[in-house]
Amino acid sequence: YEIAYDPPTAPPSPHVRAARVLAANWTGASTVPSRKLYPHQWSWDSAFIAIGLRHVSPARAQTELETLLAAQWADGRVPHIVFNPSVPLDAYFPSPDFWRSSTAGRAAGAPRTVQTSGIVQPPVHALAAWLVHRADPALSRSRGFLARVYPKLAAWHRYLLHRRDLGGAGLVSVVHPWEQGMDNSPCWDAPLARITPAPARSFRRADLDHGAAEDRPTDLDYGRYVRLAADYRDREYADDGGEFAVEDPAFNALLIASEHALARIAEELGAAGAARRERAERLTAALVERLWEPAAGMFLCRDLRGGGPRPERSVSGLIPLLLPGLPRDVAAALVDTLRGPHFSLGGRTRLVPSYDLLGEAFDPHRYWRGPAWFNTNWLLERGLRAHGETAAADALRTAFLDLADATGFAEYVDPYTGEPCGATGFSWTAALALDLYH
Ligand code: 9WN
Repeated sequence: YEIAYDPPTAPPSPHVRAARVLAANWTGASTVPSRKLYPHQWSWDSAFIAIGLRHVSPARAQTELETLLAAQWADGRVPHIVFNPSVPLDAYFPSPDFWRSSTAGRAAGAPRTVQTSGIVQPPVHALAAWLVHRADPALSRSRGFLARVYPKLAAWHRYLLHRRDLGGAGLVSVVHPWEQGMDNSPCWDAPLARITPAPARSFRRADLDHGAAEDRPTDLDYGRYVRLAADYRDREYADDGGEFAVEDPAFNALLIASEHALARIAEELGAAGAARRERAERLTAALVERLWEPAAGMFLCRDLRGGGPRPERSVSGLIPLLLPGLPRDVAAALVDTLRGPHFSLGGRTRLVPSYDLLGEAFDPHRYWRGPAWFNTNWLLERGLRAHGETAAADALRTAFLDLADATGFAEYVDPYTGEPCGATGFSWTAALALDLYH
């Protein structure tokens, strides 16, 4: 006879739903940001993913970072994409045959065994490695995790500090909008306007197969992205001589946070961390000196080719709040700006937008021109907490968790309505939700 016993199952908790997103996007050695839109491994995504994954599987979180670092170039750069060879070439543009890392990247020491892009993304990795270690120090020690990643992370920072100090003031420059990670931010409009776009017929955008055109960058943006990337490739990925060079607050702040993490990693390994800590402090001073704009109450980008600071207010200019070593008055002004009319924390928005609510270019749906993103909100939540703004951090955390789960872990959301945009089941949204649940 049949046993008619079907135990009632509780609906999965938000924590379980987030963990399932990461399980579904795991490919065996790393996690894709999104199965359809981004079917390879991305650099800063993997760092955020590892930060969340450490709560579910510290071993997988370690592997995530190790897989990325295995694709590091001999000159120290960590590529922004590591391509999965089993994914068809036309699934994502630009594909490996565009970047040609194993030939065009030979002089810069691209790996032979794996295909990668030739640009970079924000250096969140040492911070991620330290947090992953802390989640299970015994496992980390038994696998020699930090001992293996430390020299690679040190070489990565060396590359940025030596090859990318294009302005000569100690700060790192990005040479492509994709490097900074906020692809079509209005901050790039002026520096990009000087770039002759590649003809639209010379490439095919795969992103429009999966994303709504009105939520994505325009064809004109893409023409310029393609031109800049092709020129960089044709220079064999040499860092001088490009037409686009920008010092960005978030990129540099993340490097500083990672340099502090590297100091702790060095000490954990029995080496000295003091020199790294001093360097992080020097970089913080350079960041304030070069990019702080008291009249705006926030940091601004500096366009090295077009002569100076850009006036656009991007969330990037608030992310240095992450740094505990920020001068007190600067941190206080950043918190005021977050609460003020341009970003409206705790006011009219549900999450902090990627761009100035009052800016002419603001668009609540178009990618990095207004929508709220979960990684930047996570960074701001950490920053508020680090500066003792506990109530604001708690409120932001609650809003983050509510929206992440309610939208099926969307890639980004309308900052006013919370309406999901872009992909759902997006890895860093799920990962950073997991981190905030803990
Ligand atoms: C180009 C993967 C990446 C993120 C970026 C985000 C988007 C790629 C794209 O997706 O960029 O690198 O094709 O639009 O802007 O921050 O790392 O999630």
